[in-house]
Amino acid sequence: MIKGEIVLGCLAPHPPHLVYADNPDENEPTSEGGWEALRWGYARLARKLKTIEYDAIVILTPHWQTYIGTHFLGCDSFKSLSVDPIFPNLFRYHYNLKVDVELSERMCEIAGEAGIITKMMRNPDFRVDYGTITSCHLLNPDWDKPIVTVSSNRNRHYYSVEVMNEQAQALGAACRKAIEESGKRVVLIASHSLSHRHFTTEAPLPEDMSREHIYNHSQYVWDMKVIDLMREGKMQEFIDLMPEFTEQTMAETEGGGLTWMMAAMGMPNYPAEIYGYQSVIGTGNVVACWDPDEETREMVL
Ligand code: 2X7
Ligand code: FE2
Repeated sequence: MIKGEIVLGCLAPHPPHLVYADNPDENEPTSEGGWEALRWGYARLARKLKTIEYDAIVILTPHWQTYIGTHFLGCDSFKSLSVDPIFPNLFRYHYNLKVDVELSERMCEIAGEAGIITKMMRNPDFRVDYGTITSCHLLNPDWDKPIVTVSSNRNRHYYSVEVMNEQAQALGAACRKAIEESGKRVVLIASHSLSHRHFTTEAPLPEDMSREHIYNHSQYVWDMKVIDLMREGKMQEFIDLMPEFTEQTMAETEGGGLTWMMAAMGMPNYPAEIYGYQSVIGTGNVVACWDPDEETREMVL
């Protein structure tokens, strides 16, 4: 049997603002646009994805939070209306997605064998979180590939960022093993922002770009520091800095997405492709990807 592989890893932030700004048919609210640096970057990465052959997307999102173990989507499909709890004015998205249950079950089993507490989500009425929907919509608006969502265990809150970082690496190694055994070609997504202090009030017109800026300068400096590490292919150094970065900027890396993805990809030491950086309601967001194939890896920005 052919060994499966991870064909791309994407860091894909999920502010619902980006879907709102795009005006897709699936989302009820409509807008006059906004956050183009991120949306145009996403559109370029989505075009690259179309040129890659793959069987499934596996995404880890910090908005499916589980307190006992790590959970995996476990029904063939999920269909519902996803309403963002904080921004119902921006995001009321009708989704209908397919799941690669076979791959999901294998990741769940192998993670379990490695000593990680796991569970399959078998409730067909479960409402898929907006992190999954936003990142998947922006990377693959055709929704023509099955997905697997992996939950974010809250060990950062029970314990520390250090514990999260260790656990997410163990989970990444288990997911990689399952992918290799499956024979499938898989795209990974870490769905989250970088720095994550945000304003607590919204502009009267949310897409008024004259009001958008990073929350403070130190958040910006940290974001640039870690983006430089991505460009330089120093992901081990970034993962080692994760506790400091995450605590000082309240970063959404706390959910484990990037650590998990980097561990699954063997801690890349080659440059990431950078597609765009912009703030959304004060948070710092980068669209980036790691392409293991030297032939197709590009210098984007
Ligand atoms: O979940 C989010 C986010 N990560 C960043 C910005 C705004 C809203 O929601
Ligand atoms: Fe978020």
